[in-house]
Amino acid sequence: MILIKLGGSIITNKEKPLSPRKKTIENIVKNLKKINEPMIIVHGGGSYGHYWSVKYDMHTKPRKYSVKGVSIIKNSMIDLNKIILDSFLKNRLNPYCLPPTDFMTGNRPILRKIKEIEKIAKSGFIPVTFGDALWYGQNKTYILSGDKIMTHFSKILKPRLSIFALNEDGLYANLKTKELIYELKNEKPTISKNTMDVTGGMTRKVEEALKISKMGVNVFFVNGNKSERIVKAVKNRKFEGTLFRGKRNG
Ligand code: IP8
Repeated sequence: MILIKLGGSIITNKEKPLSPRKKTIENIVKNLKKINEPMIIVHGGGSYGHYWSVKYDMHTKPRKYSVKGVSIIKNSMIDLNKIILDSFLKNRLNPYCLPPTDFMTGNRPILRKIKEIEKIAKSGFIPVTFGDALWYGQNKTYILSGDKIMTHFSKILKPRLSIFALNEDGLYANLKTKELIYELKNEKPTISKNTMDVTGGMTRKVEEALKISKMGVNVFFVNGNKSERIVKAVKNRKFEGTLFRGKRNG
């Protein structure tokens, strides 16, 4: 079982509101077809969910946000999700759409539901879920990042590996020279701030990747524009990207 997160900046053009990168999505899906292993897909919000979240000032902290804003954000995530699902079907993959309301209560994952998702994946479907605006309780709502979903799923399902497909080759030791870090050893890298991402962009991704690797699961950051690298990571071929090697605490 493997988990794959398709980052919002790879499946959409973050510079332009509501603009899917259909060719890139298509290429990724074609490569996913080469993976003969149960997998679960999580995707981000990109210029859909994040665009509206910024507009309605909605964040990950549970609060009383604009009701209209929450509806619009949720609607936009359905639109983006539909584009991904359509691409899967067109390429003869069988997606099983799972909005996070299906396995979250407030901000807590529902163990029984998530274990069921593994069974769905093992029966030939590809469960597809996404970051979303969610009901928290007591009239509060919040944004659940797809990166957080990766951590919840990793903890409960202990996948063979968790992959984050990004719009970059991985983590860079030096942003100017784009010198790639092939394996991140314990240290926490410094990351430049990203203003359009309400869930924390690369900083959040690294935080979640470190948490997942501490559960003993290998985490890969790969460039989703070169989606054959996702397949290489899965098949243990020459790997290009950043590895967070899975190890237990200590
Ligand atoms: O892009 C956030 O998901 P992420 C989704 O995985 C929304 O952080 C609604 C902004």
